[in-house]
Amino acid sequence: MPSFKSDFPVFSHDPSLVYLDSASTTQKPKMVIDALNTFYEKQNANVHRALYNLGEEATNAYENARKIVAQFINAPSENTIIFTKGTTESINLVAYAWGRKYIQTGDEILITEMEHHSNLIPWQLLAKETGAKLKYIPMKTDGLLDLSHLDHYFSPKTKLFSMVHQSNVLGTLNPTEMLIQKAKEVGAVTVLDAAQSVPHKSVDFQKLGCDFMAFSGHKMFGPTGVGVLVGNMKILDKMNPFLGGGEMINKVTLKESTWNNVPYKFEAGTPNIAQAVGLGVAIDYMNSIGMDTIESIEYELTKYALEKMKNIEGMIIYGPKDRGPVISFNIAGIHAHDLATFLNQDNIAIRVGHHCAQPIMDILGVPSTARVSFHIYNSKNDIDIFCQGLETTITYF
Ligand code: 7TS
Repeated sequence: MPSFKSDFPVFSHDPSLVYLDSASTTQKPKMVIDALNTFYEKQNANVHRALYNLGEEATNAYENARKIVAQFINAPSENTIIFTKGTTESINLVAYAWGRKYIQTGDEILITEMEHHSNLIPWQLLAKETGAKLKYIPMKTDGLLDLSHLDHYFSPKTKLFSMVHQSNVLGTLNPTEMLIQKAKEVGAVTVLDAAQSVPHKSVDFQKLGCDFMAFSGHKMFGPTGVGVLVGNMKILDKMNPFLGGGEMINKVTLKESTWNNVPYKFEAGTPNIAQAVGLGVAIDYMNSIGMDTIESIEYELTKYALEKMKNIEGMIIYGPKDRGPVISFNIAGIHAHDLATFLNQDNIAIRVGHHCAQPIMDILGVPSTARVSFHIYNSKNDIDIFCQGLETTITYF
């Protein structure tokens, strides 16, 4: 299995670090860190307004990043790519700018019980404000969606359907295309939370067929503070603005104003320019490896970890057999927080808690889980060290 650890400076800075929390955020390759420095050293100016060379260079770098993103996910045009702060902001943008315009009392919003809070709270808020009903496709205790009564959930009242592509807690790979198709058949607008899929495999926006898709740069080797909403241009065009301010306007008078074209209508104020440029370079990095290679490395790591973890005394692993590179677990008799604290003494970084998906914890009947998640800088050796750390912790307790 190829090793990409040397591309990531954090591991030369701290060679003993075993980083198993990439579902939270990934480490950054040198290429991306260098691109941020280069931007600030050589290209920094505000975008879309300066008539001087530096401003044009910054604008070109920012707009080039938009093209790279569009190609990466096969968007129909770079104009459908809106830079946001991250997945959370992307989903809120739809809930505010589309939802507040189109959702009414009596309408239904459909999501699943498997959602990260950022694909749940915006819809709860919208439902409360508009008098719409929020419904959930259930999740079973095995970590799969319960698809047995879909016709009960999808109806002509369903105006919006939003779902997670790949679960951040259980790694579940959902039957996304089938569910999007179901939603379309009843005329619903569809949103996909792709925060945990775009960083790990090839994702084709047009093939998936959803109206909106959201993801975060920082989970795919990019900087924090930049994410993407890609959307259906016909819908984007008709939506209300999200935030008001500079750049999103066409003509402003003291009485009323008109809006700029998409995507600028949704990018009020000075955007995260360097971060967007950094995200473009992160995608260049992923492309240079190949998304299929990334997916197969992670598949092998996950399979290896599942096999090893299974043999540890008291181990309870949650979620289905086929999954993305995420494993949630508990060890009987040891609190997940104690596990993380003990592993940290050996410089092993894992996440514990409800993973911003409290309804999943309720379904599993636990207050929290421990979670390991992988990316291409991980190795089987990391997993061996982690499993050894678990054994030592168990012996202590
Ligand atoms: N959706 C999913 C599926 C996620 O995993 C996350 C973050 C988000 C949305 C929100 O992304 P953000 O970049 O806007 O914060 N997930 C996690 C996690 O699993 N651990 O920390 C953050």
